[in-house]
Amino acid sequence: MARILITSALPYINGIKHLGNLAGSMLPADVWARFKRAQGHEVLYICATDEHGTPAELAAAAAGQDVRTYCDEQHQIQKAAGEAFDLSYDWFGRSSSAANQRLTQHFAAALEANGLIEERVDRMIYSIDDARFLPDRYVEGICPHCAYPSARGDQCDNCGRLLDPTDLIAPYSAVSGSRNLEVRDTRHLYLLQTKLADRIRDWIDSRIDWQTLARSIALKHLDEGLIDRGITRDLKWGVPVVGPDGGPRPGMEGKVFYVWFDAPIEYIAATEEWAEANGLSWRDWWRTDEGAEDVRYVQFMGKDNVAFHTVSFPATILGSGEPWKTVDTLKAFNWLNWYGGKFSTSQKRGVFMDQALELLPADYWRWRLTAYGPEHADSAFTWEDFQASTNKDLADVLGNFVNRIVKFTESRFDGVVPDGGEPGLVEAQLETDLAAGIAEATAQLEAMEFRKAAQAIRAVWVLGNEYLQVAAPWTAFKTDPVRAAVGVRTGLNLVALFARLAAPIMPSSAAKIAATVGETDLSWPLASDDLLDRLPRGQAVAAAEVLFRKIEDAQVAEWAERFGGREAEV
Ligand code: B3M
Ligand code: ZN
Repeated sequence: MARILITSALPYINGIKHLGNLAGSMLPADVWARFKRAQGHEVLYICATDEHGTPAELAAAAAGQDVRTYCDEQHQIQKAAGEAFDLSYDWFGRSSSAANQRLTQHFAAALEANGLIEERVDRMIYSIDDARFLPDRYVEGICPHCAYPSARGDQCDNCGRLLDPTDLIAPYSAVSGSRNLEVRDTRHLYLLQTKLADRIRDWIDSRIDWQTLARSIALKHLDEGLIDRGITRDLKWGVPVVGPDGGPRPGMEGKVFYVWFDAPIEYIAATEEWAEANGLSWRDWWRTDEGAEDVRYVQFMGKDNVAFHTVSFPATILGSGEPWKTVDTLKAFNWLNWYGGKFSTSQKRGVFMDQALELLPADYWRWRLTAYGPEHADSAFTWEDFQASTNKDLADVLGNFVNRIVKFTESRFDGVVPDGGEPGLVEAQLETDLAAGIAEATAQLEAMEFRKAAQAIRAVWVLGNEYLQVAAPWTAFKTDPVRAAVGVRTGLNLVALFARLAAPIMPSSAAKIAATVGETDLSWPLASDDLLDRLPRGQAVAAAEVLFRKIEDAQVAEWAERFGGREAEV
């Protein structure tokens, strides 16, 4: 039994996440966590809301709330959305926790003690009317590259270039609209990443278990050359900057750490929150001198977060000089697009987690986003594809199989797993094919190849359908009831197997399917298991109402109208 620590990128607090966020981090992390638990391993799956920074302050202001109240509410909303999607977090924490504040300040102190932090004076935009500095998104203006009129201080939404607030032409305050701005000196802490470049490169070289996408992004950043990074901001909401002794820091009063400095530290702090709530130790998950050397740590995230996890966060951890656990396996995802374009919160294009569940149960989405997700390339979500794959994979191949064989058992075999008869050549061949199929599904899941794993699982469901075509117990029943009993028993055992294979991706459907044949054990199957004579003979079975409903054309039309569809392509 291995100990496996899993984290998915922390969803930002400013509103409920869309399906693209889900598909690229929380969902695959959950599928993998469930797979590993089903194999009997000890899994700790940690996530949290990422609550600091300018987007949180601005979203709170737009909602007319103080930022703490806003975050309290939004955290509950995101927590509930995760539960509704069956995301099996062991802990869903908050980066605004006391534990994260303590740890963030601790890391800053450790870095400073190692000569890796320097105070520098920056020139930043100050709003006289608002009586505050305007970092990042607090200032807007004309993009110097494309002349877009409402570019933000950190990035232009039109041309995508990264900006510095002082680059903007005709800047104005995003808080008040005031143009009464000036550039003032302000003091900030810089993390001297230039001094850490070689150590980070050596560390990356030692990570044999990273996927290509993650490694190539990390190396690109190193090859471009690391720069020293400002890790503090003139904001009120965040982890306060303190002196190395924890007391006030002259010249840095009222400043906080940059959100990307404290957010990944929350992976550790959330584990601390979890441990405290459960009376357990967090240190044996994170400190290699206290038991964490035998932990395998796996991170899931979208590709835009990779640089922060392969360079910035490692700079914090390695620079501390302390024996912290670092990531062993990093799985990154591409973008999920909405038709040909992007999901857009502001333009109300695409589907968000809460809306999705108003349309269909979680498992329909979990299957689609895992089996056809943006894994090795960007992939598009369209209602038409969603309809086609749901109707085929879930309704026809899986649901229909289960209902057909269970209902037949009810009508012809007194609703119990039949006894009698011996498996023949067809069953022997099936058993061989199943063993190969299970081995393939297991290998793909081990490798975190989610699309291929789902296809392998689906291929096993197809084997079952093909078997029933050949065994045809409905015809054999009249001529050879013993043969029919073998076919039915085999079919019912296949139902149990299909449920076990489906469980990591579709946990609640899997439980429902298993219940139809009285199976409660949803552990991951081994190719060597007794797959076709596992259910006790005589055990009662009972068909479920509909397992998966087909998506009708009328629904597709209605949803396309409501959520935007093809027009996103232009
Ligand atoms: N909150 C992802 C985002 O909102 C960011 C991830 C933090 S992981 C430590 O884009
Ligand atoms: Zn621009």
